[in-house]
Amino acid sequence: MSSPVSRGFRRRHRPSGGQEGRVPPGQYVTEGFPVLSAGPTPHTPLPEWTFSIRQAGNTLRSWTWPEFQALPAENITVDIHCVTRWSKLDTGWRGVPVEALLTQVEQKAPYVMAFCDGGYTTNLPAKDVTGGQAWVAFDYNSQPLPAEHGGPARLLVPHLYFWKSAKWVRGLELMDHDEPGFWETYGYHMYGDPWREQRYAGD
Ligand SMILES: Nc1nc2c(c(=O)[nH]1)N[C@H]1C(S)=C(S)[C@@H](COP(=O)(O)O)O[C@H]1N2
Ligand SMILES: [Mo]
Repeated sequence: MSSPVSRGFRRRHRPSGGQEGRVPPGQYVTEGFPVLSAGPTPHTPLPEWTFSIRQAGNTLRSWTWPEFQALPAENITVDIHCVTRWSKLDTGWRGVPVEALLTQVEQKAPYVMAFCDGGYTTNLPAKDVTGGQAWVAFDYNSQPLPAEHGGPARLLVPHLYFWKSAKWVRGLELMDHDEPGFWETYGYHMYGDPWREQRYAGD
C-alpha cells in the first residue's frame, strides 16, 4: 500500500476500477461530510489556544497557536470510517504529525489520552499515533478546519474508527496503562479497528 502522505496534494495512484478493498466491512461510502458531536461546538479563540503534552497532571510541553503553526506540517489524503457506518474516501487535510510532537518530550508512554475543549477524551496506543499514522490537523480541503469538524485543530487517526479523531483537541496525556475515554466508557471498543469491525467492547 502506498503512503497516505501526499505532498502538495499530489493524487496517489490507484488501481483502476476503484473502491474494492477500500471500504471496511459494514460501511457505506458517503459524499457528504456528516457532523457528529456529543455536545455543543466549542469556540476557543486562537490567542487562548494551546496544545499540551501532559503526564500525571504535569505539563511537559506546550505550544501556542503561532508556535504550533511553525512546526513542520504535511498534506494528507486518507479515507475515514465512522462507527455509524459512513466512510468518506480521499479526504484532504493538513496537519502536524503527532510523532513530531511526542519526540519533543523525553518521557515515553505506551498509551495516550487525547483531551479536548468541551471535555471529550479518547484513548489510543502510542504506537498508533506515531509512525506516520496520526496528525493534529488544522486544514480541510486547503481551508481552515471548520469549527463543527473540530477546528481550530483535531486529531486525525484515519486507520481507526473516526471517534478516535478527537475534535477540538488540546493535547495528549501520556499514560502508563490503557484507560477508556468518553465513548469507550459508554461501551465502544478500546481500540476501534474498522477492518476488524471493532465497534463495541467485545467485538
Ligand atoms: N471533541 C469531540 N471529538 C469528536 C467527537 C465529539 O463528540 N467530540 N465525535 C467523534 C465521532 S463519534 C466522530 S464520527 C467524529 C466526527 O467528526 P465530524 O463531525 O468531523 O464528521 O468526531 C469524533 N471526535
Ligand atoms: Mo462516530
